[in-house]
Amino acid sequence: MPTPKVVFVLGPPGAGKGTQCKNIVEKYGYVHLSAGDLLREERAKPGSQYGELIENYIREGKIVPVEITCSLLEKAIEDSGKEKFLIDGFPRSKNNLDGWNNTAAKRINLSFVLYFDCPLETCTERCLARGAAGSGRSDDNLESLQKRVKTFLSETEPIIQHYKAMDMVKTVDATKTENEVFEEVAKIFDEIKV
Ligand code: UP5
Ligand code: MG
Repeated sequence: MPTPKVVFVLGPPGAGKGTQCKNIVEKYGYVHLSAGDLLREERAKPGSQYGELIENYIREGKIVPVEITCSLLEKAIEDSGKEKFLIDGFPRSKNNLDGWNNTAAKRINLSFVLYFDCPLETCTERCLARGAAGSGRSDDNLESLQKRVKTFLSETEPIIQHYKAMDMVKTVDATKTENEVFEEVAKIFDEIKV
């Protein structure tokens, strides 16, 4: 098996990470792994050892211990048998970064980090609208969103800076319409020919 390759997809809550990952999958044949979706699936499993812990962390906008997230991601990568992955919403803290570097990074190559840049007010409005439309997500409410934003600023921003210092970040303006954002995203993927 060739070494799996990943693109980390980061940005504030509601920046459009999941939306654009779907578009990238369609055009470029990646496998989309949303860390948040994997955690929500794990939470929903009857009798899951981590179900309650995950629910508490998500509602509080806190970051689940990396051992749980990393093992879900690694398992999904192995089970797929594929080669190119978008890892959406991870790593979002120093704990996540260290956990990844100490385990998965030895078996998986990081291509680059795709960063969706979007004002936090716009992001919050998008998530609130999604909640009002019936997303069913227990964190699409104002109280959780304030916590998610705080966590993004204190924990995830430094990770983006870390990768910027390594010249690994490709930034997209995520304020435009979904199609316009994807045009910018597509330019990046066309250029790197992956
Ligand atoms: N929308 C999208 N693009 C738009 C555009 N260009 N113009 C207008 N509207 C647009 O989009 C959000 C909403 O905006 C949708 O309604 C969409 O239609 C619209 P989406 O694509 O879902 O944005 P995304 O960035 O994926 O937002 P999401 O809410 O998923 O981001 P989060 O990063 O907050 O959520 P995630 O699922 O990654 O994590 C949730 C929680 O899980 C975290 O807070 C944390 O508690 C936990 N978690 C961990 O602990 N560890 C992890 O590694 C990952 C998650
Ligand atoms: Mg998402």
